Amino acid sequence: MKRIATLICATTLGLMANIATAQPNITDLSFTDPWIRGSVPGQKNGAGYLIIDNKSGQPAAMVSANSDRADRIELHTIVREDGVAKMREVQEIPVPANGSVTLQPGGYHVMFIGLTQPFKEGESIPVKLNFSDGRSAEVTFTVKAPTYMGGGGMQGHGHGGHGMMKGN
Ligand SMILES: [Cu+2]
Repeated sequence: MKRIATLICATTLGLMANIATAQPNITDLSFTDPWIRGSVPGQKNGAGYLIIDNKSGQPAAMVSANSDRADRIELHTIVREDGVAKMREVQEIPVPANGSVTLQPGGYHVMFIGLTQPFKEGESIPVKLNFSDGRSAEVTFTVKAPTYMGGGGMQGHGHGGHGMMKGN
């Protein structure tokens, strides 16, 4: 009997170790300079940008996002076809282990489709970003002017800590 108990215990420990490996802490991810371009009159869609840093040794991937300010959100990139830049939906935006990904004009972005109301400069927009391992983070985006093009070169890329993180 004693031997069986030991076996079960070892199995349980093994399972726990697996779970710990599969679920890196949400605090391994940080979100810098989240912003959305302000809407011009009549605009139906909008785009959001930010830098996602991954301090863990395991790759991460953003797979979806939610906000009550749009009918739905898609993840987009921009590809060149015959010299024309076109938006293309992607299934995920990868964040390399011990690395970062920058969503910026001309590249990856969070696409708000069917705005429920226009984005006005200065507004704060909470957006839930969801990752492939089930984690999600609530990040507050700041609406910039319709002409704004980004943080200007990304030098210094300080960690402002705008994002509120929520484990899942
Ligand atoms: Cu787009």
